[in-house]
Amino acid sequence: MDGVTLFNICPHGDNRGELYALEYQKELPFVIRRVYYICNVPGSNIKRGFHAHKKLRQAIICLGGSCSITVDNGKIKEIYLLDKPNKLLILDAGLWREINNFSANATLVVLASDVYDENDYIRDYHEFILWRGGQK
Ligand code: T46
Repeated sequence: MDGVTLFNICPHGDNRGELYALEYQKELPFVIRRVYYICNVPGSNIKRGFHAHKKLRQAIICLGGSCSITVDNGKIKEIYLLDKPNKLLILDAGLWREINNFSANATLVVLASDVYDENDYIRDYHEFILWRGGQK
C-alpha cells in the first residue's frame, strides 16, 4: 500500500548478540522528535489505535512479543504482523491504523516525526473517510 513500508533491518551481529541501528536517511525517512512505547497490554483481546494522523509519520517496531497492525487508506486494508525486533513498519500520514493481537509481553516502540499533538489525530472513521476524500 502506498505510504506503508515494512522491511527487515540488517543486524550488526556477532557472537555478542545483535545490534540494530535506525539512522535518519538510511532506515528512517524522517527526523525523530518523539519516542513512546506500549507495554503491559493486559490481554490479546485489547485493541488500540483506531485513528489516523494528518501529518505525523511513524516508525514502529515490536521489540518483544508480537502484535498486528491493520492499515487502512480508506479503500483497502492491509495487515502487518510485527513479530521480530528487526521488522520496521513505517507509516506515512493519512492512514487509519488499528493494533491488535498483542501477545503476552508485547513491547511496541514508536518513533515519531513530531511531538504529541491531539489536533493531528482523526479519531472518527467517518471523518477520516471525508478527510481522505478532501485530500485529492
Ligand atoms: C499510534 C499508535 C501506534 C500522550 O500524552 N503522548 C503521546 O505521545 C501519546 C502517543 C499518547 N499520549 C496520551 C493520549 C492518550 O490520553 O496517551 C493516551 C493514550 O493514547 P492513545 O489512545 O492515542 O494510544 P493508542 O495506543 O491508541 O495510539 C498510539 C498513538 O497515539 C498513535 O499515534 O499510531 O499508538
